[in-house]
Amino acid sequence: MSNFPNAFLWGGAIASTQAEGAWNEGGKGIDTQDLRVFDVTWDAQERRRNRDINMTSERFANALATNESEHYPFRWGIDFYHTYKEDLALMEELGLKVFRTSISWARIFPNGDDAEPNEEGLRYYEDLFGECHRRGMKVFATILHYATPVNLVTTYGGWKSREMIDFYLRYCKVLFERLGDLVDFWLPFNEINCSRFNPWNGCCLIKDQEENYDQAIFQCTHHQFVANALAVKLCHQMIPGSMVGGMIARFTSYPATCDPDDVMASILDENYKNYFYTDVMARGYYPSYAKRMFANLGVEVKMEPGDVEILRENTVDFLSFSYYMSMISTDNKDYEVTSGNLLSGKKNPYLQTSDWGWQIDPKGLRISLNQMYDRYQLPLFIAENGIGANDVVGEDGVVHDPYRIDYLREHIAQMGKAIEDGVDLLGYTMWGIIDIVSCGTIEMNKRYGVIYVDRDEAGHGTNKRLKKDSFAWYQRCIASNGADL
Ligand code: BGP
Repeated sequence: MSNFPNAFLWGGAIASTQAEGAWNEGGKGIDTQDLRVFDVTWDAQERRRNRDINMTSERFANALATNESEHYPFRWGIDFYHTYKEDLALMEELGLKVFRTSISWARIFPNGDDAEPNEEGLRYYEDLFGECHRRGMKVFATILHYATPVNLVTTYGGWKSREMIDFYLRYCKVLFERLGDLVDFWLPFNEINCSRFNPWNGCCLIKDQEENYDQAIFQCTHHQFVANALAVKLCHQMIPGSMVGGMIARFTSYPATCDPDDVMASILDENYKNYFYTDVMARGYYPSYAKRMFANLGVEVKMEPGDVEILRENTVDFLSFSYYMSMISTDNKDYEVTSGNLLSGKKNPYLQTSDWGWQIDPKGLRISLNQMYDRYQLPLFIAENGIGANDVVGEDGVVHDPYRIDYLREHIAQMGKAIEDGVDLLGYTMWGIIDIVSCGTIEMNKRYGVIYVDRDEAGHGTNKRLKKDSFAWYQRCIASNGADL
């Protein structure tokens, strides 16, 4: 018996920058993700440290000075730019109803400020999204998934500059004109709260160049809030009836104990890491609790006349989020620290962790869905969920990934319960439906897919695709509309 509505959109997600490769082909300009460096010799600790360093002036200069790609995995991804037709055939075989990916800004405007868009880039996405529809899949398109044309950073200062809003809206306008008939769900920014936890990915900030890092982060975030709202407005004007969403990385946080101090710590974590961002995008104004957050950080966001009205009058049609794990809140220093998406946190003694230390909490997904739906009464969409693991091809030539089947089964079961709780859930795009380069630690060996890609961490391999055991499991789940788990 399925808890899912007949129209439920079972899907899979990737991001251009983690999959396409072809970093300097098809007229594409260099973008900020092409500059992120990785070294196969780094051990687990060094890889996590590399994630936390973000970008430095030295790394920025070194990356710009080279065309080599072995140390720059986002330059090769899984060569999806050339293999997308075969890959989408596998996704059709899975029975996907929706495919989420991002558009590479630097494929459309190689320098971000070009007088004219790059026709080859537009044609690629027309072909890609057209292929999705030919294979029975709707399209969930992320307009900016961290990859910003580098020229916008070097010439204008990136999202610190108010001019970025206009460059971004020119980019949106071209997309709405050329791809408006092919996209079913628009998402202006991937995880707009990421700027706080990974300021290079989120808003192209280089820490050693910033006097006041927190001030820069929240000024960039304000510009993105305004850009988000104006993108909602423009999309509704150009494509009547269009669905434009907001997205955060959901850092669901529980009080470590029933001690009121822990409960208050959890309220502040939830507000400052999650709700601040969805409040602005879905309610249309800065929440009053932001005053304390800004005071604590010494931040003073500069708004232009009209910004308040722009935010208030252009809120999103749906909210989406990535969900991988949950955290706990306490000031008690005795708790062990473990890793997580974009940030580390204190370990919940009731939960297991993945090989990368992320706390596996399927019930936290039901909790998050109830919390978000109760707060906003807007349709929700799970834009990312999955488990990164070091999958290997067995002696029998098959990838046996029971841990992924267990993870997906438990999270999907909790989604079903949330729908029974009354949550209006539109769809679920399982993250990394096909193995891609992981984002935080830039590791090809951190695999999420139900489809394996034969490529190692230096980009070597046959690039062949192989169905894992989880492929058939997810196929049955979709065919039964979530009944056969
Ligand atoms: C999210 C990003 C995705 C994806 C995911 C998993 O923050 O939106 O791009 O990468 O994290 O993280 P990772 O790839 O680091 O395992």
